[in-house]
Amino acid sequence: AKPKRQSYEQRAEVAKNAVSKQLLNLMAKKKTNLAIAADVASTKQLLALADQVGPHICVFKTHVDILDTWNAEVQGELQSLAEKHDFLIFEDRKFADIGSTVVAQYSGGLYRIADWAHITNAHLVPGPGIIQGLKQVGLEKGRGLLLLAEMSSKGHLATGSYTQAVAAAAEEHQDFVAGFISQTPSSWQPQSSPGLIHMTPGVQLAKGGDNLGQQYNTPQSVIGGAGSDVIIVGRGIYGASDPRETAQQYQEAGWSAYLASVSA
Ligand code: 5BU
Repeated sequence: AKPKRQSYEQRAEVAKNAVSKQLLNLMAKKKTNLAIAADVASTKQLLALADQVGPHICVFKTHVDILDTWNAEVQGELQSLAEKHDFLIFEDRKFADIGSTVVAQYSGGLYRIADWAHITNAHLVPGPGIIQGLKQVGLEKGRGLLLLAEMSSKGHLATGSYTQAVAAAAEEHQDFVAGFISQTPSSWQPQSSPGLIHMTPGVQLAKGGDNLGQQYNTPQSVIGGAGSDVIIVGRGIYGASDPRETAQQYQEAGWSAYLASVSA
């Protein structure tokens, strides 16, 4: 039998990043480890989706550069929905430049991501300077960073010693690093610091993929088998005929897999 895992509440107690602590507590209270990938093109759809699925999610993941409209009013509306439904906002920006450039990209530009996204993420390809740059902007605002340890797409290059280096960098910067984007954390980081959260994209109710390299695993295999904490679901939910009801199904699937893993 697999070893029993610590509960989200137990892990919140030892989490060193403010967002990681907040998220672990929120997941336990709301009984959800579901994040939605809200990859819709119109801002109107985005806000409607956030209101519909809000009660079922812990994280609302955006790609702000997909949207047809973005301004201070839209930002405020999304923030109000996050408060209303008690979820965190994750801008999936995948920063990948030198420290000095990511400082400007994270804090400024048209999107001012650090002003509204509780969580963002980065590749470690440039080395640790990217963490230091993002931290310079985000730490004082109480933000958290996820490092991309592995990807969901066929043929991705984030494997082996690269993934190990990401794990080590996260351990070293736990004041700002909230966790990882991973696929099979139990295979490369069975002893990771319990305050670090693993989020996994490429999730649908049935295994499969799309015609551009995306690969899907099920909530059960991601949370139970691979040892992740949060399932990230996009087309499986916003592409369904009833996104609210479908979000509830994913919430139940993710939550029962979690319960089984902590009582195993
Ligand atoms: P899907 O519709 O469930 O396939 O959407 C997956 C989302 O997760 C989408 O927003 C991607 O940009 C995001 N993603 C991913 O699919 N795989 C990865 O490794 C990373 C992000 Br990192």
